[in-house]
Amino acid sequence: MKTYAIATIPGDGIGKEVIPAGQQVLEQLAATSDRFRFDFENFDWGGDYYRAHGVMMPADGLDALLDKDAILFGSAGDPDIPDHITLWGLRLKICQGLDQYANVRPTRVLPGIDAPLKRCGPKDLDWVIVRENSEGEYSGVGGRVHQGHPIETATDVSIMTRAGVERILRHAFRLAASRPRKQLTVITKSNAQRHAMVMWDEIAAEVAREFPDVRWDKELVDAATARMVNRPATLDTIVATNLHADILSDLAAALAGSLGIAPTGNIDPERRYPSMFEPIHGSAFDIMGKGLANPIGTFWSVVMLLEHLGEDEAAARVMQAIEHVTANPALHTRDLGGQAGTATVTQAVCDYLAQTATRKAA
Ligand code: NAD
Ligand code: K
Ligand code: MN
Repeated sequence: MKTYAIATIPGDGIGKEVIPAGQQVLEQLAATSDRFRFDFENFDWGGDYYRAHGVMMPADGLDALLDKDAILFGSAGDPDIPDHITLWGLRLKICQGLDQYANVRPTRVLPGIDAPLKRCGPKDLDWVIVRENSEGEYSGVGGRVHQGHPIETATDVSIMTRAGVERILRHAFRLAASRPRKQLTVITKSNAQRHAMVMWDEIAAEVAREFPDVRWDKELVDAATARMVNRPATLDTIVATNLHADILSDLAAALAGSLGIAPTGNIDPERRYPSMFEPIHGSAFDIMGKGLANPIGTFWSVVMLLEHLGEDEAAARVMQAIEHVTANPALHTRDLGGQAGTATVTQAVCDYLAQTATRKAA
């Protein structure tokens, strides 16, 4: 029997509601598994920690994560603390500190979900967006001088290194090669951003030679948004910069039905450090504390976490439980036009897992 060490970091807002739900699903799986169990350690980092200590997480916080097999994260963002402090003080600190350079975001229209595009069902929208997660527009380099004066100047420098671009493109090609359609779209803005983005296109062509089976094309990011809406079936795996993919993946999540469903993995493909899985949504101030948050984004993140651990069968069972729930409108949360709350959806997923486990054992 294996024991996986899992760190849970609920963070702020609805993170505190959906992460316990995700843990409940993992515990349900372990209860009927003779393969694995979980050893959870919960970290109370986030806005409340900031109010008490002046920082979002302790200075040696990363050390406490190093021996974990994976991290399940909620959201960083508090109504009373500026967003750049919560984001940089927690989520980006972990992603960059543990060099989780590949942010991977699967998007599909799940059964029973009414996606906003006409004639767009599960067969027409099945994407994986790979986001560069360690440099680019979110390098953190820049500054403000002469604050408040007419000559005030502010910069956020986008840093793209050959090594950084090459490793994310290689990961994207590898991922594309592992999917049935073996197709990759490399998204840049190489007409306007004539230095770093041109380098991206050049490196893409170089890395492509390592993957002769993958069909690939290039698209400018503005045109890519229109293609996502007008011709979703022409896309499969997509790779883009930190900023571009951040935006494109929220669009993708909305096109697939709701921000509340979409998962993401902040992954170190070399496995030097633990990877971190989280729903793509934030703290959702408008619904926090009300038990209304859709936990499906977290459950799908749990699927990704299990796949990362190599527990493919358990991952497939959770995905099946998710699809069982989405197929039933009575189990839809408000963001999907339904009435169900977080607890009801979580219980339905756990019940389904319990039933299917019994059926298998019988
Ligand atoms: P958000 O994702 O928190 O919310 C956007 C909208 O989607 C809201 O109307 C919200 O109610 C809805 N929504 C999101 N998740 C939902 C769910 N699971 N179920 C039902 N409805 C859901 O984005 P925002 O409002 O731009 O940001 C709020 C805070 O979260 C900010 O502080 C922001 O910085 C932070 N944030 C953090 C992360 C992260 O930690 N990875 C990501 C995005 C935003
Ligand atoms: K999140
Ligand atoms: Mn985002």
